[in-house]
Amino acid sequence: MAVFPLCLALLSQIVPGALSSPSAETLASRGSPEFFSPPYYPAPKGGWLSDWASAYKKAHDVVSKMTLAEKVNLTSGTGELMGRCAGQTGSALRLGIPSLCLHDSPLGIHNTDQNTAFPAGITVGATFDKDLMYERGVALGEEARGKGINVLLGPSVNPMGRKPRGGRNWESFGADPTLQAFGGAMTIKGMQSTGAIASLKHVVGNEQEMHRMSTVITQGYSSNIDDRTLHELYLWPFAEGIRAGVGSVMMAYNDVNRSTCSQNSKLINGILKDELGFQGFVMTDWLAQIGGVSSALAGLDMSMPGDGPIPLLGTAYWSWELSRAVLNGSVPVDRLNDMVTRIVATWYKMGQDKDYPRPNFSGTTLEKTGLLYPGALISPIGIVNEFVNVQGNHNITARAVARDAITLLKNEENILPLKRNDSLKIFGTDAGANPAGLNACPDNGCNQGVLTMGWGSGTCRLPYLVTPQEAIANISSNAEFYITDLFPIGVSGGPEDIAVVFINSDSGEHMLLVDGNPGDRALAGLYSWHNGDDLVKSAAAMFSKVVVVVHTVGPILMEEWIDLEPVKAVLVAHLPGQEAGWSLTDILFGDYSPSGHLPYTIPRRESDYPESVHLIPLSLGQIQDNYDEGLYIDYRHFLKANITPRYPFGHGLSYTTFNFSEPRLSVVKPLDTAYPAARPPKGSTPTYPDTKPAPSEVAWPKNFNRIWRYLYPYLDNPADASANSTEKYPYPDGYATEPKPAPRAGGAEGGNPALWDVAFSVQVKVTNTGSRDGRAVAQLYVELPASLGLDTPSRQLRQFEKTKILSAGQSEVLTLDVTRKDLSVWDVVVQDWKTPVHGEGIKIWVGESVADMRVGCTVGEGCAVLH
Ligand SMILES: *[C@@H]1O[C@H](CO)[C@@H](O)[C@H](O)[C@H]1NC(C)=O
Ligand SMILES: *[C@@H]1O[C@H](CO)[C@@H](O)[C@H](O)[C@H]1NC(C)=O
Ligand SMILES: *[C@@H]1O[C@H](CO)[C@@H](O)[C@H](O)[C@H]1NC(C)=O
Ligand SMILES: *[C@@H]1O[C@H](CO)[C@@H](O)[C@H](O)[C@H]1NC(C)=O
Ligand SMILES: *[C@@H]1O[C@H](CO)[C@@H](O)[C@H](O)[C@H]1NC(C)=O
Ligand SMILES: *[C@@H]1O[C@H](CO)[C@@H](O)[C@H](O)[C@H]1NC(C)=O
Ligand SMILES: *[C@@H]1O[C@H](CO)[C@@H](O)[C@H](O)[C@H]1NC(C)=O
Ligand SMILES: *[C@@H]1O[C@H](CO)[C@@H](O)[C@H](O)[C@H]1NC(C)=O
Ligand SMILES: CC(=O)N[C@H]1CO[C@H](CO)[C@@H](O)[C@@H]1O
Repeated sequence: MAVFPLCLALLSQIVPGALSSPSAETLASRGSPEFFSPPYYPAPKGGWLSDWASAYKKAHDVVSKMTLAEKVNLTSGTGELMGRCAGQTGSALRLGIPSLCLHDSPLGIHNTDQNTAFPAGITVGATFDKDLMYERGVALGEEARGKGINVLLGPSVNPMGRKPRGGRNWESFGADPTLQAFGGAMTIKGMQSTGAIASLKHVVGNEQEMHRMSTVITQGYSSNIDDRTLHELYLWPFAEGIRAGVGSVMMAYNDVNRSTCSQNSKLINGILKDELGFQGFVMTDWLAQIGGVSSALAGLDMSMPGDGPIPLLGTAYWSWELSRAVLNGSVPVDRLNDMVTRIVATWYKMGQDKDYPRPNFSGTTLEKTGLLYPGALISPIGIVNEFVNVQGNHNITARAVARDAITLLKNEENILPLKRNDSLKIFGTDAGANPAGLNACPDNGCNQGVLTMGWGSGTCRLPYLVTPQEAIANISSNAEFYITDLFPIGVSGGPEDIAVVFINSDSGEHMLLVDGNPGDRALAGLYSWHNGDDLVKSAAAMFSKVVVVVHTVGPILMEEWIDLEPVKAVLVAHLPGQEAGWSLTDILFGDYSPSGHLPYTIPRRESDYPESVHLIPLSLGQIQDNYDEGLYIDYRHFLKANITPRYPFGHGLSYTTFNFSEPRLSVVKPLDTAYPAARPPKGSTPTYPDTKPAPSEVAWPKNFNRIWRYLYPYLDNPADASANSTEKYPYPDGYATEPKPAPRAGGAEGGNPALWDVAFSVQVKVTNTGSRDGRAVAQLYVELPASLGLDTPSRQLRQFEKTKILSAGQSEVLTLDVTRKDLSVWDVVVQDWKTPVHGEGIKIWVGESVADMRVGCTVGEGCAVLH
């Protein structure tokens, strides 16, 4: 979401250092014309799955009674700043359907108070803990519901972290589709168990913040993604989220294959609604809509926040224009019926017809009273905040997630855990508070004090913050604090002293410039901010024992200090949210062993990444961002290029050690065929009379108190719109009204249900062989055989499980299921998932990171313990 695209667009032109300046040749080679998004029409209707049948039945009953104005109301946002929430639809109160409140963010309720500031997505990914993912989802849903938010804008599973400098990677769960898939799906299940609708975002290719958006003066970049890469990497977590029953999906700002996501018929009609069987509604990102009829035909169901190309001018692509487009016949009535039925069915599916609270907070002010329509020229004033406290006991979940995400990269001489009486010298502003005050920077658009989250719409205000300084001071009897990033003169360490140095790296959404970084880490690169490297080096020059704590949005370069003799230990605490301090001291002082694992690779140098994942600067014409590296992002690339990273994906030490033993591979459902069993046929969808509504249905009601600039469904002269119905709308190439045959890869939410047949199950016994309590993560990677005839990454994470807390000597048997889809490649010719028959040649590895395999299994031969 972004508020003022024009300012943004201008900002992107003037930001210094924003350009990573690849050579002219590189740019030329990137302008490849073959990427094209094929037309896919008409929009498939929702309601053909039995899971959704009763919700669709209820929706059909009320939509049948709706006037054109009511239908248009529910699909169209009422305009930027035209209510309490980030966006709201119009209502159909006559039939009991309120204006729906849509609001950020994936880590907490944006811009309000008495909420919980949860750890960010990247932190959740690092836990590798499905139960915590779910638990946090429930807590988020409870807070959304408590504030009266119908649709909470998250979770985010795109960006995937393809570009390590990308600004919003931290909002999602890590640089791997399976980690994103579990993070997204568990969050959705948790959130929606409370009745809140999740909005899974962003479809797709939003891997860079700069130049993401098309505006009146700029064109957003095109992410050019081949079909196989789309399916095996970027679509993967969306398929799992749809399978988890997500109620809504948000389209990205950028283009894919030169067609803007918010009206890309292949993506919405073809992939989301047909292949992946999505039954909920598809919405835009904020101000991402670029056309009215075109987006409706391409399958878009809801516009947000509803404005036309420039917000706050009272223009719209939908609202009254959608009324007109239906009356003049350009948008078929049955498309509008499907749009509104999808929205109303989702509302019923989550039970929002039963006592769901109305919004009781304001996303724009913390005052009790304020403008009811801040975007209107003249707005009535009223109560906008009822100050509902929705925190419950969610701080327990927030602290558990932050703690179990903390990733121990290095721990020489077992310097960690610290003892309560160790003599500690603490350095770095990242250990302290923001001197300007808690929440001093709107949307967290500054990097002051401990970094609890990145910046942008994907944030929320901190209700309180326990800093590392406060938490350490509470526990340690012997700590001195130097809350500065410049190593203080005159401080030196005795042999018993331990320096704990806090550094960080920030990024965010392209709506604010922070220390010269326009969202992406364009200027800072992958180095720590505030001269963090110098601070560590200075400490290492003065102390013989140094512990480094890193709060970061993603990979940072550690080469300047990681091998210095005094640097004994490194903890990555990711983005912990409000429980930053307590979660850290839980680990630092050994009340818990660290059990987080890296949700991305930490490289030795940035040039170790493929050239094609660097940020792309402005160019003449549209920026073409070709996904030349294909499947080879993050660890998939490092393995293929045979580059040893500094720390591999999945790496994370503990204060104890684990033994993996007694591995067993069992066949659950044999892979008798290369392709899955035939899909189930589509069920029927609701039908409505095909008659065009009467123009009078969108005439202004009598004595209507109109708010200027507010977006309504009404027309001044509705009869005129209808009169022009003989003219022909210039339909896009490939436009059709006859439904296409159901794609063979589809059949249920997420795709053909046979894809989720468990093919194999791996059991492994994990024993705590050290002397302290701890939790282990078993990561299951798949290696597909060359016999498939396709170049495929040599290891792909497909499953993981985490033990409970094991005490010394204790064991737990973990079971890791592998589905048919986990063992398949996307066959671009057949347009289906293909696996080696009988699993011939498939290898399955279980390890503690992608570079530390402890167990290896070969289908048909069995498993061996590797070390
Ligand atoms: C993108 O382009 C490739 C190559 O033309 C094509 O195979 C693929 O289906 C396209 N995907 C989308 C979503 O347009
Ligand atoms: C459309 O929504 C607006 C805003 O919620 C409301 O004022 C209006 O009455 C609604 N129109 C109908 C026909 O329900
Ligand atoms: C119908 O109305 C829509 C919305 O104003 C407009 O975009 C479209 O061109 C119109 N169609 C015709 C055939 O005039
Ligand atoms: C959570 O907050 C409550 C007060 O709201 C406090 O009593 C409790 O100790 C906190 N729990 C944790 C784990 O911080
Ligand atoms: C910490 O306490 C232990 C005994 O509990 C003692 O042996 C050790 O010397 C103390 N360390 C320091 C730095 O005071
Ligand atoms: C503060 O320190 C005391 C003493 O070590 C400890 O009992 C308490 O749990 C700490 N507070 C929190 C919230 O961790
Ligand atoms: C660790 O596992 C191996 C392989 O199963 C086994 O031989 C060994 O005894 C185990 N060691 C411990 C300490 O459990
Ligand atoms: C519809 O027709 C009327 C005259 O019948 C004309 O004035 C008006 O401009 C037309 N509207 C559109 C959208 O084409
Ligand atoms: C205006 C309004 O509906 N306020 C509600 C906000 O939420 C609380 C708790 O759910 C309700 O009690 C209020 O009525």
